[in-house]
Amino acid sequence: MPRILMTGAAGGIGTSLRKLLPPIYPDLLLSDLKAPADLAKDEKFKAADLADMSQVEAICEGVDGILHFGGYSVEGPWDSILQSNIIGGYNLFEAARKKGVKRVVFASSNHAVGFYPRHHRIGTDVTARPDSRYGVSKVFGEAVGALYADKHGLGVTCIRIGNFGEMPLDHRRLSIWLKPEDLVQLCRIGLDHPDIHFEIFYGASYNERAWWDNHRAYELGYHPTGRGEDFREHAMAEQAKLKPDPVGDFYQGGTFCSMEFDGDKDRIVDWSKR
Ligand code: 15L
Repeated sequence: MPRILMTGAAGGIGTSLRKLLPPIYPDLLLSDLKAPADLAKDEKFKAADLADMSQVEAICEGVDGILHFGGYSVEGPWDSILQSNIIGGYNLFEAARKKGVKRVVFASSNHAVGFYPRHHRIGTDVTARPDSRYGVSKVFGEAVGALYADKHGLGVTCIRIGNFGEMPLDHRRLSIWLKPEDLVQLCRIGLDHPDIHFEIFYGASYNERAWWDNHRAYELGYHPTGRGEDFREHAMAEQAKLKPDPVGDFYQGGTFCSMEFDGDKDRIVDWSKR
C-alpha cells in the first residue's frame, strides 16, 4: 500500500481532499503548518514549515507519492510567496529526491498563464504568462518539477488548477471550474499512471467554454464528471453582482491581472494577434 503525503491539508483543497482520498489511499499522511481543527483520530498528521528543509525532509520519510497543495494560494507580498512557494517549492522537490519519493503531483495554477486573452485557446506547452507574483511562483514550481523529472527521474505531474469548488462562481469560472472529484482523478493519474515522466494538465472539469486544450490528461484516462454549464444560471447571476473590470474581463487570470495593473488600459495586449 503506497504511503501518500498531502501538504496543505488545512487549506481549501486539502480540506476537501482529506475526505475523498482515504478510500483510495488509506495510508495518507497529512501536513500543514498547523493541524486542521477537525482532525479525526484516524487521520495521520505531521506539521511542517515548507521553508524549513529539515522539516520537509521529515515529512517525506518513507513516502511513495506526494500531493503538494501546500504554500501560498493567492497573490501576496513577495516575502510570503518567496518563503512558501519558491523556497518551499524547491524544498519539497529536493526532499522528495533525497528521500526516494517516486511521484510528485504539484498544484500549479491557471495564474501561471493568466495573461493570455480569454479568446485565445492554449495548450500546456505555451510560454508562461504569469499574472502575479503568485503566478510566477507556480511557473517556478513547474520548472523545478521538470528539472527533477529530467535529471533525477522523479515522476512529476503539474496541475494548473482553474477554480476548485462545488460549482462555478461567476462567468469566468464557467470556463475553468474544477469539481473536487475530478481533481481526485487527475491526482490518481499523476500518482499511479505508469507512463508519467513529466506532465502538465489543466485542472478543469468538462467545461464547454474552456480556454484550454487538455488532451494529454484525456489521453492518460481523465474522464471528468463535472460540467460547468449545468450551473450557468447561478454563475451568471453571481456575475451580474460584479463591477465591470476591463483588464480582468479580457484576460484568463481575471482579477489577478487587474490587481496592481498600472499599464495603459487602452493598450491591452492581445498576444494571439502578434
Ligand atoms: C487560484 O490559483 C487560487 O488558488 C484560487 O483561490 C482562485 O483564485 C483561482 O486560482 C481562480 O483563478 O479562480
